[in-house]
Amino acid sequence: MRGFFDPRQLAHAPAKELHNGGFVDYAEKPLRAEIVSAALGSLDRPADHGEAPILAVHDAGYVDFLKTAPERWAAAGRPGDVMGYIWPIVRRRPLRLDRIDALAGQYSLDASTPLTADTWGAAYWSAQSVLSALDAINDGERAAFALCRPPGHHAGRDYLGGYCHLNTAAIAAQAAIDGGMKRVAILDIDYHHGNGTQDIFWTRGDVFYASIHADPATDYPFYWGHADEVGEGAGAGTTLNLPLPQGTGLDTFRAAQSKALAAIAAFAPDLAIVSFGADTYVDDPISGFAIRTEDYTGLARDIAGCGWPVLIAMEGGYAVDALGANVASFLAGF
Ligand code: Q9C
Ligand code: ZN
Repeated sequence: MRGFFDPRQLAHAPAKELHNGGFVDYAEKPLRAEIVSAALGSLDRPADHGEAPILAVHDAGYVDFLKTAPERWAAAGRPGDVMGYIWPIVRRRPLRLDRIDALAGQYSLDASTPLTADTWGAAYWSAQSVLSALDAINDGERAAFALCRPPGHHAGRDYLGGYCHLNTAAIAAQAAIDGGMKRVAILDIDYHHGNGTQDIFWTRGDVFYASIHADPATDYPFYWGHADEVGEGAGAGTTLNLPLPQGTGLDTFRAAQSKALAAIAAFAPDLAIVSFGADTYVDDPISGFAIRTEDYTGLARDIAGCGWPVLIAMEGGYAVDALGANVASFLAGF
């Protein structure tokens, strides 16, 4: 299987994130990608597809914020990484504010996703990696892997969050459709619900979003991923949420995945994009499922058996010691 990764994706390295009322080391470290890259061996550098496929999904003002916020932050005399601390949750009036703190709130979902001067470049090449994986599928590969880091599924059209800036799965899905595919399915099997992906395709009938994740009653992102969220308008019925309790192991997860695969089969996609997070792993430091390294191969086989071309985009997974083996086990199923 062909895989894609660019070393420029490593440069994004925020120092700390806000966690349980204090600052802790940022969990989404560059080491994650180094470990996966080393475990897989031959990953190719992506081609540069430019900004157009990014702007086909993301708001231009938001993209400008990602590019310019770090220099504006530094110009304001701030020593650390860019982090919002006020969020315009009531949106009383459509104000157009220019103060960096106001923009950080406008374009952020949370305070666990700081920006550095290297974030835009890393996110840009993460998006190029997923676009090159799509090229490989268009060239006839049945499966292709993008080592997306930073990850993508918490990022919405105009907001960052959950360690994500550009929604790589969404960028690939939109590019596939703009390239002539009629229907694309996204199967999200990261531990966390992919709120950004769901939001982006909420009213779309041509993109099916199915997610298996920790119950948002107990886990981030809390306000998305409940079973009654099914899409609206032309997208009514093209969102499927299968929340599972903390402690979920292989059998329960596999049964939920079978449900998702059956729903996707009924949708008859031209392409399946898998948002793959290895944070379902039993020893993940920030998550609560109980999937074991060897389990990932069977889960991937179930997906491969459906017969669609499959683009695998990396999302989370924070047990760095096991991350290489977990990703290799999953890809072995294809
Ligand atoms: N540290 C992905 O797996 N947790 N993102 C915030 C405070 C955010 C995980 C709690 C978890 C996001 C791609
Ligand atoms: Zn996750």
